[in-house]
Amino acid sequence: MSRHSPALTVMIAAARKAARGLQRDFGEVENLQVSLKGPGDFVSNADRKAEKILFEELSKARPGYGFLMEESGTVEGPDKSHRWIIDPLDGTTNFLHGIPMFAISIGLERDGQIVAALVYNPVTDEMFVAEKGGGAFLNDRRIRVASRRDLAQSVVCCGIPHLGRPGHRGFLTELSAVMNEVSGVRRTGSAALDLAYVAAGRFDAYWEAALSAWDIAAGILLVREAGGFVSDIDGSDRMLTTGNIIAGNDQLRSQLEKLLKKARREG
Ligand code: 2AM
Ligand code: CA
Repeated sequence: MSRHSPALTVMIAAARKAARGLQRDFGEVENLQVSLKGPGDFVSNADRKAEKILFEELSKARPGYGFLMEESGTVEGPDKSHRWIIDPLDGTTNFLHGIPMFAISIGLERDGQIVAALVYNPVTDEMFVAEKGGGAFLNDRRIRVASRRDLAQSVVCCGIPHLGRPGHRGFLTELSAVMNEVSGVRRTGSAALDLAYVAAGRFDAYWEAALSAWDIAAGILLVREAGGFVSDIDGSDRMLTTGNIIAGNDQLRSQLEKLLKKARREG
């Protein structure tokens, strides 16, 4: 058993409460698929309801902390050194399609550093948590990034720019470079779970561009506390601002960075 700090205990309780609604709503999605209106509105409602629960529970437990949330944006608190960074439903497209690959993501930032992280998939009941300096855990079992050092034996996850987003051509150049070097490429549609899976050693490495802070704030700490490395695609530490990210163990992260840089130069 891991021993959680009071902050993480609060995060777990809030996530479990919000997850109950998401689980109920996910069960309804299948019925709605065949209705005329479709599940679109229903899903954005599920998303907002989950965020409201997280906001209420975390505000109650830690009055004064600020918030950065996917749906409601920024809420300033009197305590300027603490902020929750929340995605109530990462993997919305999966949720909408009845694919059980989505998660609640909560990061706690203290003085600009993420100090506690939670990524929870309510369908599989997988709770990934980490605290700065305290290691990363999946359902109370310690997790570590994979130890493979060779890209040729690695399964690498990525994100694909969707309709209406820039970078389609650049992504294809990167994918083409990566798929020639690795054992397999995967794409799940939830950046938070991608990072959690890297932390758990399921994916050897991961890269994606144009994400938002709430997609990755918790996942970054999970990977680092699992012994992994995370950077921006240019190698810097500005992932939360640029939204570009590479993660993996030390070796694979840097090999992937080189590969992606070369693809960009030549593409
Ligand atoms: P979301 O499911 O919360 O929207 C998938 O590549 C990642 O991109 C997910 O973490 C997803 O988060 C994020 N993303 C942001 N905007 C998106 C959009 N309009 N459509 C699909 N994924 C989006
Ligand atoms: Ca998201």
